[in-house]
Amino acid sequence: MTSTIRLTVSQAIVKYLAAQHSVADGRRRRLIPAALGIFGHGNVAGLGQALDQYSDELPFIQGRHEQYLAHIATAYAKASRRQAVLAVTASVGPGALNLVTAAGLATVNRIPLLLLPGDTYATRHQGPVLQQLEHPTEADLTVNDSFRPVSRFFDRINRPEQLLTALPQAMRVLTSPTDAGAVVLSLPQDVQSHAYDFPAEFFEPRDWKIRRPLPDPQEISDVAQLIRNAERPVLIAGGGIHYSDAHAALEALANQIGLPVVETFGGKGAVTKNEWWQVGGVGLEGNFASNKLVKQADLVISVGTRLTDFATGSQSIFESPDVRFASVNVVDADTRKQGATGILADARLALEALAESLQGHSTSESWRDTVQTAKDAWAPIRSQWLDADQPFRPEDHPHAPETGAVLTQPQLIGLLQEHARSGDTIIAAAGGPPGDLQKVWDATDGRNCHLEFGFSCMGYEIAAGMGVRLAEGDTGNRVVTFIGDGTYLMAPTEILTAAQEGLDITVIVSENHGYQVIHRLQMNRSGREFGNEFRYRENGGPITEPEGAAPRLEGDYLKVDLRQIAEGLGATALRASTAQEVRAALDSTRSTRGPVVIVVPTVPHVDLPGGDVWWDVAPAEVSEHEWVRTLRAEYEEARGRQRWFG
Ligand SMILES: Cc1ncc(C[n+]2csc(CCOP(=O)(O)OP(=O)(O)O)c2C)c(N)n1
Ligand SMILES: [Mg+2]
Repeated sequence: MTSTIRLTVSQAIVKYLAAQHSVADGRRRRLIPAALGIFGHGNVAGLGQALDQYSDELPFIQGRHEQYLAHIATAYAKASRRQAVLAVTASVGPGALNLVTAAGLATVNRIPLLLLPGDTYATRHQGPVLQQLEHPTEADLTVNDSFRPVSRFFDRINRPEQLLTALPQAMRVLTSPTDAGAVVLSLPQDVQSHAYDFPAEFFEPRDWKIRRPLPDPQEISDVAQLIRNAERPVLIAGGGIHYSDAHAALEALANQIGLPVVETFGGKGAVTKNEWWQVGGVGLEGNFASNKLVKQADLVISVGTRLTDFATGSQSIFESPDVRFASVNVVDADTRKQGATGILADARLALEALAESLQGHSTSESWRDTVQTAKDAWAPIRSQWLDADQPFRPEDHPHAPETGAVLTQPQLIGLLQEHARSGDTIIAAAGGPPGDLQKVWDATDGRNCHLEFGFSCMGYEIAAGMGVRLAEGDTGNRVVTFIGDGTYLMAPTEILTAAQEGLDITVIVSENHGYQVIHRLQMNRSGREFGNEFRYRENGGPITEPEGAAPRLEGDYLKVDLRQIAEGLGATALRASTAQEVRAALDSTRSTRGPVVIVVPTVPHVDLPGGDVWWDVAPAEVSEHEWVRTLRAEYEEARGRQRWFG
């Protein structure tokens, strides 16, 4: 007779999660070493009780906002190369829905995330209950159905025995290189406390091997042939290089045949050495050397990337009339993008097989010269922009307002680059920072760059710093989150959680008085600024006057003390305005425990040179303003350069 253990659904979930392991390249580790969450009536008596009971096996981190807790978990999984994940629990209704954005972020970026939101009662006699939707025609619909489009696996546990199949399926998706994303086990409040006689064997330790799908030899030889025939091949490296730990294989291939490598946001840092063929960020926010090469390429080999519009310039960057595409991906749909000749396989194994098959082949001297020339043209421009010791010259930037700031954001990045040591990580996701890092950050020699640009979600970054720190442990390396003032104001609250957990992170806030990256886009697409700078209403507001024009947001800059916010949340909080002050503040972080926030005023509207790539963001088709009509005409002309590859 099979022995059984009588447990509640919640106890069974926690006990099961604590027994799961991942195995990748022979390394075995806990798949889900901790849980995070906030309790409410929808989970406190169920999952809350179980987490308390088993807190030694599955430690619990309390936080301030469910979304950011889930971002901590996502960054943890990304930094763990998708080999370990964290679980996040939330109450019903608003607590659960606070997780939806984070589910979207994880799923879009293909990062495993386990969500355990509470759900409306499965039994009905008590209803309608607090925070229940009560849909008028679909009685089984709850707010948690909104997870479906943003998760890779969704199940609602209406009966305890469903766990016997649901949990293994959830683990399968969490450890799948192809299906990874948010996994949602929606847990009706009452069912969380229901008991069942579970087979004891269900809770035995279990290993989940993270697969490396083997390349098909025919597909390798087809792509190798394309490479042999190409005169101007370029490789676009995506996040798959990191997840597959394919850095060495990529470098060996690039070195062997003399293949320029450019990187997407996800692939930033794919090349770990500063070689002549390492050209850096590609696309809209890439550097112009990378883009110049991609524009000329007659073969584009994309590896481990989804090729979003930022990389492809909305399908305008591949200019060569005879351009062809090859791809390596674990996701079939991605191998077929751009009509590519695809290899459906693990990146490392495919790159090794390509190198083997291309023995003796090398790119031409003239293509190598072109690569070197492009790189050499960009390098001094980059250095000049990053040089924080050159005083800012307002006369060179007539559009820059006088705010008292003395450093530009590129100079601030220069200081961060100077500070970065091997093993440190810099993080960005939204606003100007990710694009700027994509363009100029040197991620070689272990100066890791963690960019979330699949969802580019404001509010990911501080949480991500915590997730990376949790993944790395107490290494002594710095984890630096680099954000704008808008992003900081949207989601500073987890700083308190970082203090609570004693997590050593640095948060750099570039204070430029607005959503300036969107302001820049707005100027480019509508010729006017509206609603993007942080300003009071002219005449002080309010807008409720019934007569006349509403006062616009065109008064003075908002008075807000960003440093004090951090101090109030328990961080070591500094304000640094000059290069010298920023250097000193950054140096001090190396010996400071817990979160450190450094607010740096930066001159608004001083942007790094563009990557010379177009982006499809359409100006108004009709407008009473001549300048909008001109922008629209330019847009339509540019759209003519958009190509279709099938
Ligand atoms: C959650 C979320 N809301 C809105 C956006 C759109 N958005 C992208 S960048 C940006 C401005 C960010 O401002 P800030 O952090 O100050 O950076 P800056 O643009 O000034 O560099 C906005 C609103 C987003 N990416 N994420
Ligand atoms: Mg800003």
